[in-house]
Amino acid sequence: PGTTSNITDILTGRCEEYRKCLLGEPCLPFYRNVKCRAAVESFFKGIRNMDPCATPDNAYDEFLNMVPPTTVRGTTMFWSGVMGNNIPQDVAQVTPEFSVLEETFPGYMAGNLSWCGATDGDGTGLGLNFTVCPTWTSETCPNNTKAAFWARASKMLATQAVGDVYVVLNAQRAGGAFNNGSIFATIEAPNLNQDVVTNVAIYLIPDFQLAIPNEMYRETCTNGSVLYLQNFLMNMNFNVTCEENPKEIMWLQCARFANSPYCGPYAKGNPVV
Ligand code: AVW
Repeated sequence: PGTTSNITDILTGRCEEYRKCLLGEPCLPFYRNVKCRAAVESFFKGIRNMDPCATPDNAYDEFLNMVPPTTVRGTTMFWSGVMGNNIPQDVAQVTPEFSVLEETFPGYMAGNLSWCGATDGDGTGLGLNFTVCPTWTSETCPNNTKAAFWARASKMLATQAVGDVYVVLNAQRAGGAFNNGSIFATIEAPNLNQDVVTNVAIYLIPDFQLAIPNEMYRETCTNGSVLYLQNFLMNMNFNVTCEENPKEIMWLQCARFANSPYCGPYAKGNPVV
C-alpha cells in the first residue's frame, strides 16, 4: 500500500490540534505543554533506517510516553473485526460515554496514515520509505512498522483503562466474532487490570452494510467464540456482560445504512434467541 508522503506535517498539525484541545475530546492540562516538533521527531526516531518488517516492540516508547493514550474512567471502548466502516469510531465520536484509541492523543495523530522504515533510503535522507510499505502478515512481515505502533498504543490503552470497559465485536465475522489472533485478544484483553476494571461489556453488532439476509448473527452472546471470550474473561476474574445489537450502535448503523434490511419494523434478521 502507498504511504503518506507528507506525514511529518500531518503529525505536527494533528499534535497542535490535540494539545490545544481543539477537538472536543477530554483534554488533559498535561498535554498542553507537549512540544510537537519533539513529539514528531520521537515518533520517527525508533524506525528510521530500520527494516520495515523488523521493528522493535519498543520503537515508539519515547513518543508514547510523551503523549500517552488516556481515557476517562468508565468510557474505554475496544473493537475488533469491525474496522470496515468505522462504526465504533463514529459512535464514540458522538457519544461522550465511549472513548476509542483513535480519539486519544497518539491514536488521533496516527489515524489513517501509512508509513514505514527503510534501510536503503530513498533519496529523502529521512530513513523512511515514501513510496510503498510492506503489508503486515504474521509470516512475511510480522514486526511491521505500523502494526508495531498500533500494538504498543493498544497495550497502553488497555493498561490504563479503569471502570467499565466495552468491546465491540462483529456478530458475522468469519471464523468467530472473537478472533484469537487479534490485537484485542492478544494485547488488550490480557492487559486489562482486574483490580480497577469493574465490568467488560461485550457489544455484539451485526454488519448492517453487508446485511446478509437471515444471518444477522453467526454467533450470539450464548454460543461460539463470544461464549468462549466470556468464560476467558470470567476466569480472569472480570465481571462480564454481553449485549446483541445495542441501541447506541444500532441507531448509528441505521442512520448510515438507511436501507439495511436490519432496520425498521420489518427488519429481516434472525430473531435473537
Ligand atoms: P481487527 P484488532 N488504525 O479488526 O483486535 C489503523 O482484528 O486486531 O481488530 N489500524 C489499526 C488501528 C487503528 N486505530 N488499531 C488497530 N489497527 C490494526 C486497537 C491492527 O494492527 C483498538 F483499540 C489490526 O491489524 C482495538 O480495540 C487491524 O488494524 C483493537 O486494537 C484490525 O484488526 C483492534 O485491533
